[in-house]
Amino acid sequence: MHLCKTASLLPQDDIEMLIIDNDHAHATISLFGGHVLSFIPKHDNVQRLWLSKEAMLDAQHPIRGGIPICWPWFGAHASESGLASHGYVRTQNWHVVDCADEPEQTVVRLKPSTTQGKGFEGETQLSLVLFIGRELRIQLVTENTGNEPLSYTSALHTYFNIDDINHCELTGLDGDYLDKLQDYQRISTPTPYTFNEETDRVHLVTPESLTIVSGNIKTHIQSNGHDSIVVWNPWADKSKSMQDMEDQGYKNMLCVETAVTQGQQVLPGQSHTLEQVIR
Ligand code: TA6
Repeated sequence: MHLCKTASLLPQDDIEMLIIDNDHAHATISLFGGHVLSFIPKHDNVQRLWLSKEAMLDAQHPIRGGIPICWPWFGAHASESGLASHGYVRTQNWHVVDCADEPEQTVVRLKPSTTQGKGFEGETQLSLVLFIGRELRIQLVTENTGNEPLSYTSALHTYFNIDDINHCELTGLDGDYLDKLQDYQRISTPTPYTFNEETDRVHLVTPESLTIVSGNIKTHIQSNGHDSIVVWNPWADKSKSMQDMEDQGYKNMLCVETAVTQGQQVLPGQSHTLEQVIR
C-alpha cells in the first residue's frame, strides 16, 4: 500500500501506528481498531484528544482514549449478553485503503479486516474516512451490500482532552436525556451543563454543533447522521476500578459521542454516514 507524502507507519508495541504530519496538523491513528489517538492542529498546537496513560496497546483490548469506533452495536448487544460492549471492530486490525495529500488536508480511508461477526447478520462494507487538517473530520460509512435491509447502532466515542472536569461546561445541548445510571430515566438537560459526579447520559437530540469549554481549551464539535449525543465521565470511583485508566484520569477527559443509539436502517445498495468534525 503506497502511502502519501504526509503519512508514515510506525510500529509501537504490538500495534502499527499511522502518523500524519502535514502543514496543518499532526495526528496518530492506531491501525488496531481504526482508532485515532491524537489530533493536534498546528494553528494552536492544542491536543484535542485524551489518551489514558494506562491504555493497553496490546492489540487485544480496546484502547482507552482517542476515538473508539463502536460498531455494529453501541453499548451492550440488544439480545445476546455474552458479546463485547460496543461491537467488534474496535478490537480488530484495520488497513489503509488509500491516502491523498491535498493543499488543506490529508485524506485517509481505512477498512476493518472483517465486518462479519457474531451478533450481526448484515452484509456490509465499512469505511472510516479521515480528513486531517485545521479540523479533523471523521466519517464512518456503512454500506449495505446485501439484499435485505439492515439496522445497526454505533458511536464515534470521542474522549476529548480538557483542562479540568471541575471547571468544564458543555454548551449546545437541551431537551431530555436518558440517564444510564438511573435505569434510563428521562431527565431534563441541566443549564449550565457542568460536571460534579459520574455521568452516563444518552441525549436523544441531534444538535449540529456543541462546544466544550474548559480553561484554555475550547473544542467545537459538529455532528451529522446521528440520532443521539452520548456524554460520559466515569468520575473518581470508576476511574480507580478501571485497569486501563489512571486514578485521576477522569479529571482531564470528557466523552462527547456522536451516536446512533436508536437503530439506523440501511436499505440494500444504500449507505449511511456517521460524521464528527472536531475543531
Ligand atoms: O458511551 C458511554 C459508555 O457506554 C459507558 O456506559 C461506559 O461503559 C463507556 O461507554 C466505556 O465503555 P467501554 O466498553 O469502553 O469500557
